[in-house]
Amino acid sequence: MSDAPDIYPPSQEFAARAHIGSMAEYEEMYARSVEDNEGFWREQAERIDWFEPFTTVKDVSYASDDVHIRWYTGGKTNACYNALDRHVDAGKGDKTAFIFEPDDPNTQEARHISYAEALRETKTMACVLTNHGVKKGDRVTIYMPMIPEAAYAMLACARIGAVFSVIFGGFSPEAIAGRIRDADSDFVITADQGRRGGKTIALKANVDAALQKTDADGPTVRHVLVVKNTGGNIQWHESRDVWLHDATPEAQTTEASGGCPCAHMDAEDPLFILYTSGSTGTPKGVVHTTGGYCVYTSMTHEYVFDLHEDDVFWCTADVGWITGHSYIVFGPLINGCTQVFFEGIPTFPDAGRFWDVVDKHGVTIFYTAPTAIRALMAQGDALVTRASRASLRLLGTVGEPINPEAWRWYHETVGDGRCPIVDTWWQTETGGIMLTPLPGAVPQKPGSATLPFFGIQPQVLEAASGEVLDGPTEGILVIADSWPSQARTVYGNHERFVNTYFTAYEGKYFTGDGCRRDEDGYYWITGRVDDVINVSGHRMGTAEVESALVLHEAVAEAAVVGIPHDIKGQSIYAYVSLGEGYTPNEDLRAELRQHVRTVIGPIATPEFLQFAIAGLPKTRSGKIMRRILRKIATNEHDALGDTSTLADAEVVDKLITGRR
Ligand code: 6R9
Repeated sequence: MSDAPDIYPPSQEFAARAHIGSMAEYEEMYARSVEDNEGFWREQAERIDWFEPFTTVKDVSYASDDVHIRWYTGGKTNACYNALDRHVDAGKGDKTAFIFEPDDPNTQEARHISYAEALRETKTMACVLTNHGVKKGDRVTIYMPMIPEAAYAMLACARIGAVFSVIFGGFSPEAIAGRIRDADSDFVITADQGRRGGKTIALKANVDAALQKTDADGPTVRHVLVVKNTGGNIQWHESRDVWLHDATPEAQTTEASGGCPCAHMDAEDPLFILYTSGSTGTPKGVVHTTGGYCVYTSMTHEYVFDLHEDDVFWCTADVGWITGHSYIVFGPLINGCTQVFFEGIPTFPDAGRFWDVVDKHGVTIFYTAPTAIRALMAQGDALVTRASRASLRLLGTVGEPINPEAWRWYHETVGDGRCPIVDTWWQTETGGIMLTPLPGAVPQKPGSATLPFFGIQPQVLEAASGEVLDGPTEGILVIADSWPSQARTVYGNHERFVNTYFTAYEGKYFTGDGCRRDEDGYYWITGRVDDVINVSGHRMGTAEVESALVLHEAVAEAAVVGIPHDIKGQSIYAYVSLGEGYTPNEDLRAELRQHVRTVIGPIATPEFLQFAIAGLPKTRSGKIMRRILRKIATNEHDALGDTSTLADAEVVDKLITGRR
């Protein structure tokens, strides 16, 4: 595609209807958002309903000895109220909130769920929670398949002021137990089983196994609320487990007598905790609060996706990730939009599923991950072109850099050259989209997340000195000032929050990403600069995988690196040295890979596992030299770089000969 353009301006047709329809309009509004930051965010706060007005717009310090981030202090609101009640109160109860598209289209029916029905179900669940003693501020763990009850569970918690912690349904019992302990959570919401790609997922059994672990130090979880989904066989613990359908009649009585109204939450009351991987230690429980999160997710959802009343939005993420929190549950519902809620996977019954569903439900805006695009691109165009896709008008991506080839395929083949693409860069910690083209205004370049959203002040720093670089350049991406949906802390460990994000470069939010800025001021994310691997858009800390490996009795030491992968973006390459008495063989290799799967979950499974017979390459001071391990893994032995600090050069030769 050598004659393919490098830049794709919005079509006149798209721009004419867009909320922000020209570069001049974007630039003017952006300038205002930075120059009068507080005034700008004061106005934007009006997009949600407040029970009581706030007194201060912004109270933020990034100084490493006093990091605090507060927005809209004094204001009282409720995220569930904004997502559901207010639409029903305004007479929009009949509008479809969710079009539930089930895993298997041949045996299950799609279902339209109105705002009124979503509110009813959410209220019921909220009353079940209060009837079982859940109170404002309590932490509720949610481990659910992609069924609407997952959203109701999050909204029910928000309604009564409980802090929810959603754990992706692909995580293992070990991972669930760790998160339950860390959040000190005594209530779990799950389903009997989930469905994905024609297979069943043993959710309740995983919760049971997790609770065996947490119970080992004395029981902590009082109740497990179970949604009947597949009707499959599960074990039942009489005193602990509660079926949602059994608890519903009592909850409806509670509700009829005025129970479970929306709690008046302070703007800065926590809304949820979401665990995410970092370069060191166990996953961090990132805390998001109420007011600013609602304002920012709904605003970005409206502008970035150029949302109109008649749109059918579809974000293919799972609610277990931040993308699902912000762009399935809160942003879209606060905006009162209709969206597809998808239980399945892109390749079942076949790799044309996405496009079939687009036609089936008339999807206008489609938001997915580069890894999915690459996987489907590899299956050929026929599966795309058998669907008309005529309803589509805007496409989006998130989760990792998109390679220009995949971008162009998405644009030409999926979007028939008609739909702008919003490549949105953001993070669990940012709560909402930070860098993105506004589709009616900003010309797109394949592979670039382009320009900052309103109120966002990115900077590129020289890595070593921290000097702010101007003009076209490359370095570390930081954000110079706060925005309303920024994470406020790490649950139970503010010091870790400060150390992770605010000490690398004093006075700036450190993103962990590297980036390039071109002559038009466009940002190009180059990937993580820390020890975080991005596998299919999912963040994995190398340290996490290493700790899982060394839990195995045969493993003495482990080092993990990310290597490029055509479809997944990156995959995991693990080096393992064995303890006394263990010999490397294929069975052990398979066992160790399976072991990581069991400890963390399938997404953490090493693609390659190499036995480091002579040990791992270390500096004289004992640090593992990952830089060298990365080069060996990618077969670049000629470019190992400076090896003078190696304690034992022979180790490297042995690794090169033993490469997988
Ligand atoms: C929303 C989400 C965050 C990390 C981030 C970066 C990578 C996300 C990207 C992107 C290039 C994009 N990332 N979007 N890289 N272009 N459009 O994915 O959150 O799971 O916390 O991951 O993902 O490296 O730092 P999260």
